[in-house]
Amino acid sequence: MDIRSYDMGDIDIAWCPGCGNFGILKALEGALTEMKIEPEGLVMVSGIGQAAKIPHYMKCNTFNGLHGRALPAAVAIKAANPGLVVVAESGDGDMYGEGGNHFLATIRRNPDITNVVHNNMVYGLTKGQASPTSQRGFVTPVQIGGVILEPFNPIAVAVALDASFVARAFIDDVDMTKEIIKKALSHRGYALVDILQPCVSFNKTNTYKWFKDHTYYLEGSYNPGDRVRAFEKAIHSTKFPLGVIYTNPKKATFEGGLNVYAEDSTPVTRRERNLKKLQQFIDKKRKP
Ligand SMILES: Cc1ncc(C[n+]2csc(CCOP(=O)(O)OP(=O)(O)O)c2C)c(N)n1
Ligand code: SF4
Ligand SMILES: [Mg+2]
Repeated sequence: MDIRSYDMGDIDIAWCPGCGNFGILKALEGALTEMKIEPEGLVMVSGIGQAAKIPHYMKCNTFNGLHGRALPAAVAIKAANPGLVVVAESGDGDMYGEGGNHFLATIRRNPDITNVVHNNMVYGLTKGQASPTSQRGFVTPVQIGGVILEPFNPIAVAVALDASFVARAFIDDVDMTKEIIKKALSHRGYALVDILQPCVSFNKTNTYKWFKDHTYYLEGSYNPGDRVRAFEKAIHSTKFPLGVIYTNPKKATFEGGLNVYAEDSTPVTRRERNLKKLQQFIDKKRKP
């Protein structure tokens, strides 16, 4: 299997030249290819936005949900067919703003899915309004005096909720981003990969240079199993740490705890439908 397995051929890609989304697509496809994950066994789930277009550019199973609604669909797909590799992927606005409550609920449920977030600190698709991760003072056509709120910190929130895998990457380094995505895909349980991604058209503040000046790689001796240390790293205010920040591999998965798999591990999508039994169940419910 090679990287062309995901190739859609000669299609138009509606991202601006220089956008960090291209690097993320390359890193993701590279990770999937090196891990020999076949397109038939993969489902890419997204919401709405520039980042959320990523499944459109990959030859695999896809589900494009409403704005902010990628995660519940991804959790349901994994629960219905646990043998699939499920990746929920969207932007910072989609995942942390419109989909914010699903972000919290999904971390608590711990389904075995990978959640990739393209964090450009802006609403790119709708041309440059502030997103939850926009930095204080960021000026936009709507926030003309600059953003007055502190940015949402997805890494700190994920560690606080004991998410089972929390990582951050910067797409200037495609190879390192690929390696981090591979670790997330190998992890059993919910895995967050927040990728810092410049939007070259609508965010002239958080540029490639700005991210370079405001990031650093975690040292080799760093232990991602230490939750308190991970939280300290997450709330570091001047520079963002890159790498695997926190892991808790001991957490049980959501689908693993479902009653429906207690005695039979056959995915519910593969089971024979017992219509007679279903009718009996409906009739019983209808009885006064
Ligand atoms: C319910 C709803 N509200 C608002 C919108 C408009 N809208 C579409 S994309 C978007 C923001 C996307 O931002 P982000 O998720 O950061 O993705 P990016 O375009 O930056 O990659 C908004 C507000 C919508 N489509 N649906
Ligand atoms: S608007 Fe920004 S995020 Fe969207 S494709 Fe262009 S550079 Fe990328
Ligand atoms: Mg965005």
